[in-house]
Amino acid sequence: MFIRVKATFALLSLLSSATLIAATTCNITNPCPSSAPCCSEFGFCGTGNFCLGGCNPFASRALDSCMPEPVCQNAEHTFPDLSRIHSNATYFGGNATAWDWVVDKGNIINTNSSGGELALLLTETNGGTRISSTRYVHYAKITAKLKTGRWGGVVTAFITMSDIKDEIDWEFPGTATTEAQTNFFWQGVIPEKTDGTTEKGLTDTFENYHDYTIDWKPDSLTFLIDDKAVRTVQRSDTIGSDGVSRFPSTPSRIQLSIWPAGISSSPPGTIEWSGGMINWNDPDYTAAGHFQTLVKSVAVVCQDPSPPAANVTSYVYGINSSSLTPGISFSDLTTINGALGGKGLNSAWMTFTVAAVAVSLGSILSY
Ligand SMILES: *[C@@H]1O[C@H](CO)[C@@H](O)[C@H](O)[C@H]1NC(C)=O
Ligand SMILES: *[C@@H]1O[C@H](CO)[C@@H](O)[C@H](O)[C@H]1NC(C)=O
Ligand SMILES: *[C@@H]1O[C@H](CO)[C@@H](O)[C@H](O)[C@H]1NC(C)=O
Ligand SMILES: *[C@@H]1O[C@H](CO)[C@@H](O)[C@H](O)[C@H]1NC(C)=O
Ligand SMILES: *[C@@H]1O[C@H](CO)[C@@H](O)[C@H](O)[C@H]1NC(C)=O
Ligand SMILES: CC(=O)N[C@H]1CO[C@H](CO)[C@@H](O)[C@@H]1O
Repeated sequence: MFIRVKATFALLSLLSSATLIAATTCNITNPCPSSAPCCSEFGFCGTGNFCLGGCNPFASRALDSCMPEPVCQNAEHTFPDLSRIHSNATYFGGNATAWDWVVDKGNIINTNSSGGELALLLTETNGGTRISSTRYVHYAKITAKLKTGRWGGVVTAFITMSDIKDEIDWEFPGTATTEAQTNFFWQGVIPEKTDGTTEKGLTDTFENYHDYTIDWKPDSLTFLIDDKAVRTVQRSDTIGSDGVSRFPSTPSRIQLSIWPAGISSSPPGTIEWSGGMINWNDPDYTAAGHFQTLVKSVAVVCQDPSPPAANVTSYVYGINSSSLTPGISFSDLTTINGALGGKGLNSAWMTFTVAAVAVSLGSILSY
């Protein structure tokens, strides 16, 4: 269910705003041609922005077709204003020094109470909001201080997501404002021995800020609430019956979102999980004109397996013939599209056909 839930937001709703013209779809068995070498998060081949955040090395022309991924930096992100957030990922270009976050979809505002809070908005027409960090983390301790939604059908999420779909989640569905759910994925699948968990007994997550932490190390993953560990998974816990360890292992972006799960286009299981259909006549909604989730801060402490030298700017994928998990290396290659030594061409990215989107939606819905 969780895979379907995630794919539904990431793909269906982000695609629904796309401009539609030409398309080659891509996946791991059907990688991109050299004329359009980068396979975007959404499964379409292209250049320019297609080669940035979310570009899937396994489904692109070659492992090095995607742009190198901006390397982790320790940070305490706060939101006194929106100056560090690029308002549209399409036009970001890859300069992680200029921007800490990009808006992938939707709308944000700065509420500016008590020094500034970032509000991610959900409206009946915007399909939800997602922001992504411009930098990747390859193991890190990440703490988000946030207030969730409290409405049936509305989901708040704080996750890490790699370009080959290693994923670690905190999720807050619907009206369950004393609970928080954890989950993780290895290359898009939940490891066979490790189901998600629901942590209970929190003070109201809509009314109160809590610190939700993902402490991701090379050999363990710990989820914490207000500095108290509530779940720990060892890498060794994820070894399946085939002897392969399925533990998130690839550089990941931090993503924060609010999204509509309780809408008629969602699968029944997703609607049920999220607390039913959204009531767009909810008094909170009619008063504010939107639903929102509030983010006060995001702290990042990098935990790379070995610390980067001063000349390191990025992570790159490499072959690791001894395992199903690719080798990840530091590099000094630029992450900026069109910069000297960069590979991208900075062309517009949303060039899909209606037919291709329809095909893609069909396959997602039957996932
Ligand atoms: C990959 O794409 C091809 C061509 O669109 C399609 O036939 C195939 O089913 C896809 N494979 C997966 C695993 O989605
Ligand atoms: C990236 O952004 C920084 C900060 O705005 C700026 O100083 C630098 O020139 C930019 N790099 C490129 C290649 O545009
Ligand atoms: C970014 O720009 C594209 C193309 O103009 C537009 O379709 C998309 O909705 C914009 N995204 C956001 C988050 O505003
Ligand atoms: C390749 O994978 C093996 C097994 O997971 C690991 O021990 C090794 O460090 C990896 N090598 C590289 C270069 O990443
Ligand atoms: C970075 O500098 C070190 C020396 O400090 C050098 O050995 C290494 O090759 C450089 N790395 C890259 C990616 O250029
Ligand atoms: C966007 C905005 O108005 N930001 C202001 C929020 O409040 C702080 C001080 O409390 C100002 O410094 C910001 O400019």
